[in-house]
Amino acid sequence: MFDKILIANRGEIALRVIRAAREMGIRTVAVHSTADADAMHVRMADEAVCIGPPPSSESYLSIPAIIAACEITGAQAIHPGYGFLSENANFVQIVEDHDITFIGPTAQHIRIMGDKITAKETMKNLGVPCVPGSDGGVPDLASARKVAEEIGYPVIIKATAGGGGRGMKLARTADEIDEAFQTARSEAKAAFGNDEVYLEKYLGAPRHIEIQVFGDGKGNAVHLGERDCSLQRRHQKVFEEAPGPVIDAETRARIGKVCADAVASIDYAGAGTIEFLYEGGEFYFIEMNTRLQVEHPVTEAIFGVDLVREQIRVAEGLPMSFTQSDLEVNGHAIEIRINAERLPDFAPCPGRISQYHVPGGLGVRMDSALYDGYVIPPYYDSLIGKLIVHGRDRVEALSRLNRALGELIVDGVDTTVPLFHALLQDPDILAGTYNIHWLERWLKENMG
Ligand code: MV4
Repeated sequence: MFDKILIANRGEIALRVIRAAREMGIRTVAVHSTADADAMHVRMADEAVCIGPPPSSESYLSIPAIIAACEITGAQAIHPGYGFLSENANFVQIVEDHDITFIGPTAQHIRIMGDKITAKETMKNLGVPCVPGSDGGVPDLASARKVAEEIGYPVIIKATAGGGGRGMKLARTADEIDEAFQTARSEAKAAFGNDEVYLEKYLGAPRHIEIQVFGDGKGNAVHLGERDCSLQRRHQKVFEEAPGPVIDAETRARIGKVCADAVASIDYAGAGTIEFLYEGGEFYFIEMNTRLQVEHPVTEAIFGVDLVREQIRVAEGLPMSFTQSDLEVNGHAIEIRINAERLPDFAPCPGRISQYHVPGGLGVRMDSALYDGYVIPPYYDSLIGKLIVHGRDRVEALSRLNRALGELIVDGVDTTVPLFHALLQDPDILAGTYNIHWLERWLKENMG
Protein backbone atom coordinates (compact mmCIF):
# COMPACT_ATOMS: atom_id res chain seq x y z
CA MET A 1 0.00 0.00 0.00
CA PHE A 2 1.21 3.52 -0.72
CA ASP A 3 1.48 5.89 2.21
CA LYS A 4 2.57 8.88 0.14
CA ILE A 5 2.09 9.84 -3.51
CA LEU A 6 3.29 12.81 -5.54
CA ILE A 7 1.02 14.62 -7.97
CA ALA A 8 2.94 15.83 -11.03
CA ASN A 9 0.32 18.37 -12.03
CA ARG A 10 -1.52 21.56 -11.00
CA GLY A 11 -5.00 23.07 -10.99
CA GLU A 12 -8.25 21.20 -10.63
CA ILE A 13 -6.82 17.80 -11.55
CA ALA A 14 -4.20 18.02 -8.81
CA LEU A 15 -7.04 18.65 -6.32
CA ARG A 16 -8.99 15.74 -7.80
CA VAL A 17 -6.10 13.37 -7.09
CA ILE A 18 -5.38 14.82 -3.62
CA ARG A 19 -9.04 14.26 -2.67
CA ALA A 20 -9.03 10.60 -3.75
CA ALA A 21 -5.71 9.94 -2.00
CA ARG A 22 -6.90 11.56 1.22
CA GLU A 23 -10.03 9.41 1.28
CA MET A 24 -7.74 6.37 0.96
CA GLY A 25 -5.52 7.53 3.85
CA ILE A 26 -2.62 8.31 1.53
CA ARG A 27 -0.52 11.46 2.11
CA THR A 28 0.12 13.74 -0.84
CA VAL A 29 2.99 15.79 -2.20
CA ALA A 30 2.25 18.73 -4.48
CA VAL A 31 4.87 20.05 -6.87
CA HIS A 32 4.68 23.59 -8.18
CA SER A 33 6.44 26.27 -10.18
CA THR A 34 7.34 29.62 -8.62
CA ALA A 35 4.26 31.05 -10.38
CA ASP A 36 2.07 28.58 -8.44
CA ALA A 37 3.39 29.20 -4.90
CA ASP A 38 -0.12 30.40 -3.89
CA ALA A 39 -2.05 27.81 -5.89
CA MET A 40 -4.76 25.73 -4.24
CA HIS A 41 -3.04 22.39 -4.92
CA VAL A 42 -0.06 23.57 -2.88
CA ARG A 43 -2.31 24.51 0.02
CA MET A 44 -4.39 21.35 -0.13
CA ALA A 45 -1.56 18.80 -0.29
CA ASP A 46 0.19 17.55 2.84
CA GLU A 47 3.56 18.74 1.51
CA ALA A 48 4.73 20.85 -1.41
CA VAL A 49 7.98 21.10 -3.33
CA CYS A 50 8.90 23.97 -5.64
CA ILE A 51 10.32 22.39 -8.80
CA GLY A 52 11.24 25.35 -10.98
CA PRO A 53 10.41 28.64 -12.70
CA PRO A 54 7.05 29.43 -14.36
CA PRO A 55 7.49 27.89 -17.84
CA SER A 56 6.15 24.29 -17.86
CA SER A 57 9.25 23.14 -19.70
CA GLU A 58 11.30 24.01 -16.61
CA SER A 59 8.82 22.87 -13.94
CA TYR A 60 5.82 20.59 -14.60
CA LEU A 61 7.67 19.01 -17.55
CA SER A 62 11.05 18.76 -15.81
CA ILE A 63 11.64 15.05 -15.25
CA PRO A 64 14.76 15.50 -13.05
CA ALA A 65 12.95 18.04 -10.83
CA ILE A 66 9.97 15.73 -10.35
CA ILE A 67 12.09 12.65 -9.63
CA ALA A 68 14.12 14.72 -7.13
CA ALA A 69 10.91 15.87 -5.40
CA CYS A 70 9.93 12.20 -5.03
CA GLU A 71 13.31 11.27 -3.58
CA ILE A 72 13.31 14.20 -1.14
CA THR A 73 9.79 13.52 0.17
CA GLY A 74 9.84 9.73 0.01
CA ALA A 75 6.77 9.55 -2.24
CA GLN A 76 6.34 5.98 -3.51
CA ALA A 77 4.23 6.76 -6.55
CA ILE A 78 3.46 9.54 -9.02
CA HIS A 79 0.04 10.45 -10.38
CA PRO A 80 0.52 12.45 -13.59
CA GLY A 81 -3.03 13.84 -14.00
CA TYR A 82 -3.68 14.80 -17.64
CA GLY A 83 -1.48 16.78 -20.02
CA PHE A 84 2.13 17.51 -18.98
CA LEU A 85 3.98 14.16 -18.52
CA SER A 86 0.89 11.94 -18.40
CA GLU A 87 1.51 10.29 -21.79
CA ASN A 88 5.31 10.51 -21.88
CA ALA A 89 6.67 6.95 -22.12
CA ASN A 90 10.24 8.07 -21.41
CA PHE A 91 9.09 9.68 -18.18
CA VAL A 92 7.34 6.47 -17.13
CA GLN A 93 10.51 4.50 -17.88
CA ILE A 94 12.62 6.86 -15.76
CA VAL A 95 10.09 6.78 -12.90
CA GLU A 96 10.22 2.98 -12.87
CA ASP A 97 14.03 2.96 -13.09
CA HIS A 98 13.98 4.92 -9.81
CA ASP A 99 11.73 2.30 -8.16
CA ILE A 100 8.83 4.72 -8.08
CA THR A 101 5.39 3.51 -9.22
CA PHE A 102 3.75 5.35 -12.10
CA ILE A 103 0.00 5.51 -11.49
CA GLY A 104 -1.05 4.61 -15.01
CA PRO A 105 -0.26 2.20 -17.83
CA THR A 106 3.18 0.85 -18.71
CA ALA A 107 5.68 2.80 -20.81
CA GLN A 108 5.15 0.22 -23.54
CA HIS A 109 1.37 0.75 -23.70
CA ILE A 110 1.85 4.52 -23.78
CA ARG A 111 4.41 4.15 -26.57
CA ILE A 112 2.13 1.92 -28.67
CA MET A 113 -0.85 4.27 -28.40
CA GLY A 114 1.31 7.37 -28.88
CA ASP A 115 2.26 6.19 -32.36
CA LYS A 116 -1.08 6.45 -34.15
CA ILE A 117 -0.22 3.91 -36.89
CA THR A 118 0.86 1.31 -34.33
CA ALA A 119 -2.19 2.10 -32.19
CA LYS A 120 -4.54 1.57 -35.12
CA GLU A 121 -2.85 -1.64 -36.24
CA THR A 122 -2.97 -2.96 -32.66
CA MET A 123 -6.66 -2.11 -32.28
CA LYS A 124 -7.54 -3.54 -35.68
CA ASN A 125 -5.83 -6.83 -34.78
CA LEU A 126 -7.80 -6.88 -31.51
CA GLY A 127 -11.10 -6.65 -33.38
CA VAL A 128 -11.81 -2.95 -32.83
CA PRO A 129 -13.54 -1.37 -35.88
CA CYS A 130 -11.31 1.22 -37.56
CA VAL A 131 -11.70 3.94 -40.20
CA PRO A 132 -10.95 2.45 -43.66
CA GLY A 133 -7.54 3.59 -44.87
CA SER A 134 -3.94 2.71 -45.56
CA ASP A 135 -2.47 -0.40 -43.95
CA GLY A 136 0.20 1.35 -41.90
CA GLY A 137 2.26 4.25 -43.21
CA VAL A 138 2.09 5.79 -46.68
CA PRO A 139 5.72 6.07 -47.86
CA ASP A 140 5.33 8.18 -51.01
CA LEU A 141 2.98 10.15 -53.22
CA ALA A 142 2.35 7.24 -55.60
CA SER A 143 1.16 5.08 -52.68
CA ALA A 144 -0.99 7.93 -51.36
CA ARG A 145 -2.72 8.31 -54.75
CA LYS A 146 -3.25 4.56 -55.01
CA VAL A 147 -4.76 4.16 -51.52
CA ALA A 148 -6.96 7.23 -52.02
CA GLU A 149 -8.34 5.84 -55.30
CA GLU A 150 -9.04 2.52 -53.60
CA ILE A 151 -10.94 3.90 -50.61
CA GLY A 152 -12.43 6.88 -52.48
CA TYR A 153 -12.29 10.62 -51.86
CA PRO A 154 -12.44 12.59 -49.65
CA VAL A 155 -9.45 11.32 -47.65
CA ILE A 156 -7.56 12.66 -44.68
CA ILE A 157 -3.79 12.38 -44.18
CA LYS A 158 -2.66 12.16 -40.57
CA ALA A 159 0.75 12.19 -38.89
CA THR A 160 1.54 9.04 -36.92
CA ALA A 161 3.15 11.22 -34.24
CA GLY A 162 0.15 13.60 -34.20
CA GLY A 163 -3.18 13.09 -32.52
CA GLY A 164 -5.78 15.33 -30.99
CA GLY A 165 -6.16 17.12 -34.29
CA ARG A 166 -2.51 18.03 -34.80
CA GLY A 167 -0.94 17.18 -38.14
CA MET A 168 -3.97 16.46 -40.36
CA LYS A 169 -4.59 17.41 -44.00
CA LEU A 170 -7.79 16.92 -46.00
CA ALA A 171 -7.87 16.00 -49.71
CA ARG A 172 -11.41 16.40 -51.08
CA THR A 173 -10.56 15.22 -54.61
CA ALA A 174 -7.65 13.71 -56.56
CA ASP A 175 -6.60 17.32 -57.42
CA GLU A 176 -5.74 17.93 -53.78
CA ILE A 177 -3.85 14.76 -52.89
CA ASP A 178 -0.36 15.84 -53.99
CA GLU A 179 -0.34 19.04 -51.99
CA ALA A 180 -2.12 17.49 -48.98
CA PHE A 181 0.37 14.64 -48.83
CA GLN A 182 3.48 16.82 -49.18
CA THR A 183 2.21 19.40 -46.70
CA ALA A 184 1.21 16.73 -44.17
CA ARG A 185 4.68 15.19 -44.44
CA SER A 186 6.67 18.38 -44.09
CA GLU A 187 4.46 19.73 -41.28
CA ALA A 188 4.78 16.42 -39.44
CA LYS A 189 8.55 16.52 -39.82
CA ALA A 190 8.68 20.09 -38.48
CA ALA A 191 6.23 19.56 -35.62
CA PHE A 192 7.17 16.07 -34.41
CA GLY A 193 10.53 15.25 -36.01
CA ASN A 194 8.75 12.31 -37.64
CA ASP A 195 7.33 12.58 -41.16
CA GLU A 196 5.48 9.27 -41.22
CA VAL A 197 1.84 9.72 -42.26
CA TYR A 198 -1.16 7.48 -42.88
CA LEU A 199 -4.35 7.89 -44.85
CA GLU A 200 -8.01 7.47 -43.94
CA LYS A 201 -11.40 7.85 -45.54
CA TYR A 202 -12.65 11.28 -44.41
CA LEU A 203 -15.94 11.05 -42.53
CA GLY A 204 -18.03 14.15 -43.21
CA ALA A 205 -20.26 14.64 -40.19
CA PRO A 206 -19.50 12.14 -37.44
CA ARG A 207 -19.91 12.44 -33.69
CA HIS A 208 -16.93 12.02 -31.36
CA ILE A 209 -17.82 9.13 -29.07
CA GLU A 210 -15.22 7.78 -26.66
CA ILE A 211 -15.37 4.63 -24.56
CA GLN A 212 -13.96 4.65 -21.03
CA VAL A 213 -12.04 1.47 -20.28
CA PHE A 214 -10.25 0.33 -17.17
CA GLY A 215 -7.80 -2.54 -16.76
CA ASP A 216 -6.03 -4.16 -13.82
CA GLY A 217 -2.84 -4.94 -15.74
CA LYS A 218 -3.43 -8.66 -15.25
CA GLY A 219 -5.77 -9.44 -18.11
CA ASN A 220 -9.00 -8.13 -16.58
CA ALA A 221 -10.77 -5.05 -17.88
CA VAL A 222 -14.16 -3.37 -17.91
CA HIS A 223 -15.79 -0.59 -19.87
CA LEU A 224 -17.70 2.33 -18.38
CA GLY A 225 -19.77 3.26 -21.38
CA GLU A 226 -19.30 6.23 -23.64
CA ARG A 227 -19.02 9.99 -23.56
CA ASP A 228 -20.16 12.18 -26.43
CA CYS A 229 -17.52 14.89 -26.80
CA SER A 230 -18.54 16.19 -30.22
CA LEU A 231 -18.84 19.81 -29.07
CA GLN A 232 -15.33 21.08 -29.69
CA ARG A 233 -13.65 24.28 -30.83
CA ARG A 234 -10.25 23.95 -32.48
CA HIS A 235 -9.95 20.41 -31.11
CA GLN A 236 -10.64 21.61 -27.56
CA LYS A 237 -13.66 20.00 -25.93
CA VAL A 238 -16.19 22.45 -24.56
CA PHE A 239 -19.20 20.35 -23.42
CA GLU A 240 -19.25 16.60 -22.78
CA GLU A 241 -22.03 14.26 -21.79
CA ALA A 242 -22.67 10.66 -20.78
CA PRO A 243 -24.41 8.62 -21.91
CA GLY A 244 -24.24 9.73 -25.54
CA PRO A 245 -27.59 11.12 -26.73
CA VAL A 246 -27.67 8.69 -29.69
CA ILE A 247 -26.22 5.53 -28.09
CA ASP A 248 -28.64 2.91 -26.77
CA ALA A 249 -27.94 0.26 -24.13
CA GLU A 250 -27.42 -2.53 -26.64
CA THR A 251 -24.96 -0.50 -28.72
CA ARG A 252 -23.09 0.54 -25.55
CA ALA A 253 -22.80 -3.07 -24.38
CA ARG A 254 -21.58 -4.23 -27.79
CA ILE A 255 -18.88 -1.61 -28.45
CA GLY A 256 -18.01 -1.54 -24.74
CA LYS A 257 -17.28 -5.27 -24.73
CA VAL A 258 -15.13 -4.98 -27.86
CA CYS A 259 -13.07 -2.26 -26.10
CA ALA A 260 -12.84 -4.00 -22.73
CA ASP A 261 -11.79 -7.29 -24.37
CA ALA A 262 -9.18 -5.47 -26.44
CA VAL A 263 -7.48 -3.80 -23.47
CA ALA A 264 -7.82 -6.94 -21.32
CA SER A 265 -5.94 -8.95 -23.92
CA ILE A 266 -2.94 -6.59 -23.80
CA ASP A 267 -2.93 -6.50 -19.95
CA TYR A 268 -3.66 -2.79 -19.96
CA ALA A 269 -3.44 -1.13 -16.52
CA GLY A 270 -5.56 1.76 -15.30
CA ALA A 271 -7.82 4.24 -17.07
CA GLY A 272 -7.91 4.50 -20.84
CA THR A 273 -10.13 6.09 -23.45
CA ILE A 274 -10.78 4.61 -26.86
CA GLU A 275 -11.87 7.37 -29.24
CA PHE A 276 -14.23 6.74 -32.12
CA LEU A 277 -15.90 8.67 -34.85
CA TYR A 278 -19.53 7.57 -34.98
CA GLU A 279 -21.44 7.98 -38.24
CA GLY A 280 -24.31 6.09 -39.84
CA GLY A 281 -24.66 3.88 -36.77
CA GLU A 282 -21.05 2.62 -37.03
CA PHE A 283 -18.01 3.13 -34.80
CA TYR A 284 -14.63 3.90 -36.34
CA PHE A 285 -11.58 3.85 -34.03
CA ILE A 286 -9.26 6.87 -34.35
CA GLU A 287 -7.02 7.06 -31.25
CA MET A 288 -6.54 5.78 -27.72
CA ASN A 289 -5.65 8.05 -24.81
CA THR A 290 -3.67 6.34 -22.05
CA ARG A 291 -4.55 8.79 -19.27
CA LEU A 292 -7.38 9.94 -17.05
CA GLN A 293 -9.26 12.51 -19.11
CA VAL A 294 -10.53 15.96 -18.23
CA GLU A 295 -14.11 14.78 -18.78
CA HIS A 296 -13.90 11.67 -16.57
CA PRO A 297 -16.41 13.10 -14.02
CA VAL A 298 -19.43 12.53 -16.30
CA THR A 299 -18.57 8.83 -16.32
CA GLU A 300 -18.06 8.85 -12.54
CA ALA A 301 -21.47 10.47 -12.11
CA ILE A 302 -23.47 7.95 -14.11
CA PHE A 303 -21.62 4.86 -12.85
CA GLY A 304 -21.10 6.03 -9.25
CA VAL A 305 -17.39 5.18 -9.23
CA ASP A 306 -14.21 7.05 -8.26
CA LEU A 307 -11.85 6.51 -11.19
CA VAL A 308 -8.83 8.03 -9.42
CA ARG A 309 -9.30 5.68 -6.48
CA GLU A 310 -9.37 2.78 -8.92
CA GLN A 311 -6.20 4.04 -10.63
CA ILE A 312 -4.41 4.09 -7.29
CA ARG A 313 -5.72 0.64 -6.32
CA VAL A 314 -4.54 -0.93 -9.56
CA ALA A 315 -1.13 0.76 -9.23
CA GLU A 316 -0.87 -0.83 -5.77
CA GLY A 317 -1.49 -4.24 -7.35
CA LEU A 318 -5.04 -4.50 -5.97
CA PRO A 319 -7.99 -5.60 -8.10
CA MET A 320 -10.53 -3.07 -9.32
CA SER A 321 -13.36 -2.68 -6.82
CA PHE A 322 -16.03 -3.62 -9.39
CA THR A 323 -16.65 -6.04 -12.23
CA GLN A 324 -18.57 -5.39 -15.45
CA SER A 325 -21.83 -6.69 -14.01
CA ASP A 326 -21.62 -4.15 -11.15
CA LEU A 327 -21.55 -1.29 -13.64
CA GLU A 328 -24.92 0.13 -14.63
CA VAL A 329 -25.76 3.49 -16.15
CA ASN A 330 -27.68 5.71 -13.74
CA GLY A 331 -29.15 8.86 -15.27
CA HIS A 332 -27.36 11.45 -17.33
CA ALA A 333 -24.38 13.74 -16.70
CA ILE A 334 -23.04 16.83 -18.47
CA GLU A 335 -19.74 18.65 -17.98
CA ILE A 336 -18.93 22.13 -19.20
CA ARG A 337 -15.40 23.46 -19.31
CA ILE A 338 -15.04 26.97 -17.96
CA ASN A 339 -12.01 28.77 -19.36
CA ALA A 340 -10.53 32.14 -18.43
CA GLU A 341 -11.00 33.43 -21.96
CA ARG A 342 -12.54 36.52 -23.55
CA LEU A 343 -15.39 35.99 -25.98
CA PRO A 344 -15.93 36.00 -28.90
CA ASP A 345 -12.29 35.27 -29.75
CA PHE A 346 -11.44 32.96 -26.81
CA ALA A 347 -8.30 34.99 -26.02
CA PRO A 348 -6.71 33.82 -22.74
CA CYS A 349 -7.64 36.12 -19.88
CA PRO A 350 -5.43 35.60 -16.83
CA GLY A 351 -5.83 37.84 -13.79
CA ARG A 352 -7.20 38.16 -10.28
CA ILE A 353 -10.45 36.47 -9.20
CA SER A 354 -12.32 39.16 -7.26
CA GLN A 355 -15.34 37.04 -6.43
CA TYR A 356 -15.95 33.31 -6.66
CA HIS A 357 -19.16 31.53 -5.75
CA VAL A 358 -19.62 27.82 -6.38
CA PRO A 359 -23.04 26.39 -7.24
CA GLY A 360 -24.29 23.52 -5.11
CA GLY A 361 -27.27 21.33 -4.41
CA LEU A 362 -28.33 17.91 -5.61
CA GLY A 363 -26.43 16.57 -8.60
CA VAL A 364 -23.95 19.42 -8.88
CA ARG A 365 -20.15 19.06 -8.78
CA MET A 366 -17.67 21.84 -9.40
CA ASP A 367 -14.04 20.80 -9.90
CA SER A 368 -11.90 23.93 -9.74
CA ALA A 369 -8.78 25.21 -8.01
CA LEU A 370 -10.06 28.81 -7.85
CA TYR A 371 -10.59 30.83 -4.68
CA ASP A 372 -11.41 34.46 -3.85
CA GLY A 373 -8.35 36.59 -4.58
CA TYR A 374 -6.53 33.89 -6.58
CA VAL A 375 -4.42 35.23 -9.41
CA ILE A 376 -4.58 33.05 -12.54
CA PRO A 377 -1.04 32.98 -13.92
CA PRO A 378 -0.53 33.48 -17.67
CA TYR A 379 1.75 30.46 -18.18
CA TYR A 380 -0.64 27.51 -18.29
CA ASP A 381 -3.83 26.50 -20.06
CA SER A 382 -6.95 28.49 -19.47
CA LEU A 383 -9.21 25.79 -17.93
CA ILE A 384 -10.29 27.20 -14.55
CA GLY A 385 -13.17 24.95 -13.69
CA LYS A 386 -15.44 22.13 -14.70
CA LEU A 387 -19.10 22.21 -13.77
CA ILE A 388 -20.59 18.74 -13.78
CA VAL A 389 -24.29 18.04 -13.30
CA HIS A 390 -26.09 14.75 -12.89
CA GLY A 391 -29.81 14.13 -13.31
CA ARG A 392 -32.18 11.21 -13.70
CA ASP A 393 -32.31 11.87 -17.42
CA ARG A 394 -30.95 14.31 -20.00
CA VAL A 395 -33.76 16.81 -19.57
CA GLU A 396 -33.15 16.97 -15.82
CA ALA A 397 -29.39 17.28 -16.32
CA LEU A 398 -29.91 20.20 -18.72
CA SER A 399 -32.24 22.06 -16.37
CA ARG A 400 -29.87 21.41 -13.48
CA LEU A 401 -26.99 22.79 -15.55
CA ASN A 402 -29.01 25.89 -16.32
CA ARG A 403 -29.85 26.32 -12.64
CA ALA A 404 -26.24 25.74 -11.48
CA LEU A 405 -24.86 28.18 -14.07
CA GLY A 406 -27.20 30.79 -12.64
CA GLU A 407 -25.62 30.35 -9.20
CA LEU A 408 -22.02 30.43 -10.42
CA ILE A 409 -20.05 33.64 -9.94
CA VAL A 410 -16.54 34.03 -11.37
CA ASP A 411 -15.65 37.73 -11.34
CA GLY A 412 -12.44 39.57 -12.12
CA VAL A 413 -11.59 37.82 -15.38
CA ASP A 414 -13.57 37.07 -18.52
CA THR A 415 -14.77 33.48 -18.79
CA THR A 416 -16.57 31.23 -21.24
CA VAL A 417 -19.64 31.05 -18.96
CA PRO A 418 -21.78 33.27 -21.26
CA LEU A 419 -21.21 30.79 -24.08
CA PHE A 420 -22.98 28.11 -22.05
CA HIS A 421 -25.94 30.32 -21.17
CA ALA A 422 -26.35 30.81 -24.93
CA LEU A 423 -25.80 27.17 -25.87
CA LEU A 424 -28.46 26.05 -23.38
CA GLN A 425 -31.02 28.06 -25.37
CA ASP A 426 -30.24 26.23 -28.61
CA PRO A 427 -32.72 23.62 -29.91
CA ASP A 428 -29.92 21.34 -31.21
CA ILE A 429 -28.23 21.29 -27.80
CA LEU A 430 -31.55 20.58 -26.10
CA ALA A 431 -32.28 17.79 -28.61
CA GLY A 432 -28.73 16.42 -28.65
CA THR A 433 -28.62 16.71 -32.45
CA TYR A 434 -25.05 17.87 -33.02
CA ASN A 435 -21.83 16.53 -34.56
CA ILE A 436 -18.12 17.46 -34.50
CA HIS A 437 -18.68 20.47 -36.78
CA TRP A 438 -21.77 21.86 -35.06
CA LEU A 439 -20.03 24.16 -32.52
CA GLU A 440 -17.64 25.86 -34.96
CA ARG A 441 -20.59 26.60 -37.28
CA TRP A 442 -22.71 27.87 -34.37
CA LEU A 443 -19.88 30.14 -33.21
CA LYS A 444 -19.50 31.60 -36.70
CA GLU A 445 -23.24 32.26 -36.94
CA ASN A 446 -23.77 33.49 -33.40
CA MET A 447 -20.51 35.15 -32.32
CA GLY A 448 -18.72 35.66 -35.63
C1 MV4 B 1 -11.06 12.45 -38.64
C2 MV4 B 1 -12.14 13.22 -39.10
C3 MV4 B 1 -12.83 12.75 -40.20
N1 MV4 B 1 -12.45 11.60 -40.81
N2 MV4 B 1 -10.72 11.31 -39.27
C4 MV4 B 1 -9.61 15.45 -35.24
C5 MV4 B 1 -8.96 15.14 -33.94
C6 MV4 B 1 -8.40 13.78 -34.08
N3 MV4 B 1 -8.53 13.07 -32.85
C7 MV4 B 1 -9.17 13.16 -35.18
N4 MV4 B 1 -9.88 14.20 -35.84
C8 MV4 B 1 -10.65 13.94 -36.91
N5 MV4 B 1 -10.36 12.80 -37.58
C9 MV4 B 1 -11.41 10.90 -40.32
N6 MV4 B 1 -11.05 9.76 -40.93
C10 MV4 B 1 -12.47 14.40 -38.44
C11 MV4 B 1 -11.71 14.77 -37.33
C12 MV4 B 1 -12.13 15.99 -36.67
C13 MV4 B 1 -12.66 15.96 -35.36
C14 MV4 B 1 -12.75 14.79 -34.64
C15 MV4 B 1 -13.27 14.77 -33.36
C16 MV4 B 1 -13.75 15.93 -32.80
C17 MV4 B 1 -13.68 17.11 -33.48
C18 MV4 B 1 -13.13 17.15 -34.77
C19 MV4 B 1 -13.05 18.35 -35.47
C20 MV4 B 1 -12.52 18.37 -36.74
C21 MV4 B 1 -12.05 17.19 -37.32
